[in-house]
Order: sequence, then structure tokens, then C-alpha cells
Amino acid sequence: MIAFEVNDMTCGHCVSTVTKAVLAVDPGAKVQADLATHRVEIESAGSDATALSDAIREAGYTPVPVAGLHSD
Ligand SMILES: [Cu+2]
Repeated sequence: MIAFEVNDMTCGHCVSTVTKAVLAVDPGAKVQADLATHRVEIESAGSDATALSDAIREAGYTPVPVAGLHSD
């Protein structure tokens, strides 16, 4: 589980943009984005936190890594 806080993800459009950016890196990823908490949780076997963070940033958002809340 990789988690980011994306505070500039503020509406449903942002959620879909961020989700698409993640899926562009790893089409098999599971993405859960929660607008209320600005959290994006990603389960990805085919990518890592750095690549996912870069993809979200390239989509125009500011992902902040969230460490240690989940351990699968
Ligand atoms: Cu938006």
C-alpha cells in the first residue's frame, strides 16, 4: 500500500485526473481516492512510490507521501 495526501485534489475532476495518472503508470493498480481527507491510496505491484508520485505531480497535483499508516 502506497499512500499520498494530495491537498490540491479538491473535486471529482481532480480525483479522476489523479486516478488516470496512476493508472497510466500501472494499469493494474488499485486506486482509492478520498476527497474529504485528500488521501490517495494505491495498491500497485508494477510500480513504486517515486514513479507514482512523479505521475501525480506531472498531472498538476502535489502528492505528499504518507508513511506507516498501513502495512499489508
Ligand atoms: Cu478538481
